[in-house]
Amino acid sequence: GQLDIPHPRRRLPVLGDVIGVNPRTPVQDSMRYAAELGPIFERKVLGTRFVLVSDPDIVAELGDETRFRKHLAPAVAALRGIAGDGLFTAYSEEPNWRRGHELLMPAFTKSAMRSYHETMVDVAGELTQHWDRRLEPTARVDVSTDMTKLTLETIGRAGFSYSFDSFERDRPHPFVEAMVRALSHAQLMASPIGRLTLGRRRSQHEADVAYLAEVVDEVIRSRRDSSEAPPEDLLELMLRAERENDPNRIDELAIRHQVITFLVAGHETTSGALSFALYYLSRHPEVLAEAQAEVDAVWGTERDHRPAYEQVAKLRYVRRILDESLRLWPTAPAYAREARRDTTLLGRHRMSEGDWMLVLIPALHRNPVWGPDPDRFDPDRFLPERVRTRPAHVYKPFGTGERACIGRQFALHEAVLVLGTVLHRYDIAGDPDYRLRVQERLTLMPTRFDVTLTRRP
Ligand code: MNH
Repeated sequence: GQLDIPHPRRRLPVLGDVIGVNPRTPVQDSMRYAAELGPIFERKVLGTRFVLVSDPDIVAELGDETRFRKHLAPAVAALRGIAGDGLFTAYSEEPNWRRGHELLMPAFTKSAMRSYHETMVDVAGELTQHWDRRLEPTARVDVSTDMTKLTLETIGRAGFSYSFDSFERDRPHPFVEAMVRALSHAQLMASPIGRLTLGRRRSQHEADVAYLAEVVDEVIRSRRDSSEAPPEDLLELMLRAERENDPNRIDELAIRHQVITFLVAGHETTSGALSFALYYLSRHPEVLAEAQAEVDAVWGTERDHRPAYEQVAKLRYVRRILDESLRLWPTAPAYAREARRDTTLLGRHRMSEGDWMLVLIPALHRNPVWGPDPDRFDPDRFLPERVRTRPAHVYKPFGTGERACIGRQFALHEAVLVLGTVLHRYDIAGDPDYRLRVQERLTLMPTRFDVTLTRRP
């Protein structure tokens, strides 16, 4: 027989499941449904139906590449107007997906991370200078705004040898503002109710899309105009393939789609991950103290120490803090999988070719397999012996299979380095009255979250 897929109790005729939900918070609404309805449920609004899963056995099956592949969820498909067949928004059978993947993969191996390290340390240094200038002798900083400056600057320079001058600006770079609006727009486009609210915003959206394309053109133009020897970066990999007639070369438009893809995917989720980690550190003084002790032990107590490449992966506890933050708030919170052909899920649930489901990652990460208190922040869940003995397919912050995150090592090296740098230099304290507010714009981001910094002796 078929799986019995529950749905919200209060379902209205025609409209469907609209009571108590908001097109601006689809993930947090779905997390509440998952807590109530269990690890597989359905949401229906007007004619649109979503099936959301957070059961490790189902997630394991959906990860079987012979039977399933990436599906472009409506919110991801809504980004095609911006990112076209770039890696993130490409259909798996589109030729440019494999070409782009083959072309850019060498830039994301573990050993390639060594070449980004010095740039990452430079940018982390600009963050601490920016903060040091504000100390008198404490400083209050808006965490997500500054983490976004840092991660945009890092991908700009490491990926494209292009600086957004993020730390020389009072306001975020207009690229960030246009991107956030464009991502929010895509999220609303994916919801039948959200779409109703978009009418007035059309012209703003068109202006944002045009502006994002302009930034990409400027990044590419500044390279083509440069008389210097080309730096080894993502853009050079694509331009060289073009020059040398590489079988995986992609055309001008496809290069632009990759540039916008990496500028967005390469900073927004890492910024959120760093922001959530700093939120939890500000709430857990004992975790903060242990992390600071680790950084001091590995990097020494000279506060201006410039960490070597090898000194980043040695911050095992800092890494666990990040892993645990990404468990509770995986900043790319869902991925979709579709059946390549008719198949049966869990041996009894028929799916036709093209049928798809969304993996709701925050709910998977809070599934009962995580123990009696899955909402509690505890980095020790990621101690090696506990990782070894826990069930498989319960932790998927970077997705699955051949369409999993290409930037995983990049994000982890950057985030551990930056957390280490911040904890090494400052004590951080959150406002005890702050209650976590998570903004959704396809990705997740804490908002209006400040910390107070003090230099450590
Ligand atoms: Mn990333 C795909 C999460 C950092 C570039 N990323 C994905 C997917 C998830 C994800 C989940 C799979 C989505 C899907 O199946 O539809 N990514 C993250 C998280 C972080 C992150 C949680 C940081 C933390 N990602 C980065 C960074 C880069 C990057 C940094 C680039 C430098 N990610 C990508 C690209 C894809 C992707 C490109 C699409 C890969 C493909 O489909 O071939």
